[in-house]
Amino acid sequence: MVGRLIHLMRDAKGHGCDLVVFPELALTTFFPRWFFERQEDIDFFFERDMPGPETQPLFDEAVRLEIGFQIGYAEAVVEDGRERRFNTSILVDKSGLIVSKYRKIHLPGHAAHEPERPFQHLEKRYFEVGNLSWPVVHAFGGLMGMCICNDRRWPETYRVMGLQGVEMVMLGYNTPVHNPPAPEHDRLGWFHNHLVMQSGAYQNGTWVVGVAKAGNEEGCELIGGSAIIAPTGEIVAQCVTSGDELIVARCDLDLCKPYKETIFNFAIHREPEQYRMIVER
Ligand code: ING
Repeated sequence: MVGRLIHLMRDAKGHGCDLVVFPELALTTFFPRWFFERQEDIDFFFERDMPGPETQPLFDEAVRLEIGFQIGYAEAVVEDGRERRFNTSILVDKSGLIVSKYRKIHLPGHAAHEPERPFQHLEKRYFEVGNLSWPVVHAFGGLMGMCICNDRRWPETYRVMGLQGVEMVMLGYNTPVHNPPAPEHDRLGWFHNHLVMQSGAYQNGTWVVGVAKAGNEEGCELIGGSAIIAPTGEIVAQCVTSGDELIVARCDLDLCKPYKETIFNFAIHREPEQYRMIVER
């Protein structure tokens, strides 16, 4: 997997990129689709060190190429004196330094084994809800934020970063074509995928880079549709295959200004006193 990511990283550098965004759980299969009884079988998928022995070559290549990257992975850590497990993403700058970390907050699916499903979605069983909020950091010449997969469907995700002035939201996703609880939604998977990212971008005057782990993984078809979306809400680049495909765009972060300073000037136009129900319910 690391070899495939390095190949894509070299391709991106060849196109003059400063930053590459990789998918959610990019180092492993989307293992929440399976029910595991034994903790040691679950722990097989988690990284204890980042970089660790398997991922160090990715960090080394990024430094050699002078390119930054964002990557999603399953994080195991001892924190507050106990084992914690998160669905995590990190932002790594051109010097190979981890400059930001995010832990997925909106965990979809279910916690108990549901054998009648064609496949499981056990993120609530294998991960804790993230405890880092949605940080926005100065990096790559702008204000950079991250979220992960299901987070992109919730407007609160973008607004928490929007209130911090975010200029680019990077996210990876593993979205099955088929959603067992609501098969009637399947035909709309691609539409909903872009709908939520385009609205998040426009309503917060930010770029959004959404990157799919796409194609058939362990017999489960995952949607593609990776896209680079401008603060206008327009898709400026989009994948058209479900293979290892690179899309590239020149993302001028100053394109955020015309939205942040006018129609979505939060200081002038928002009415937070009227929104209490959003956090009190
Ligand atoms: N996956 C899916 C997502 O939010 C899902 C869950 C699947 C939602 C199908 C709706 C339809 O894109 C993850 N990993 O959050």
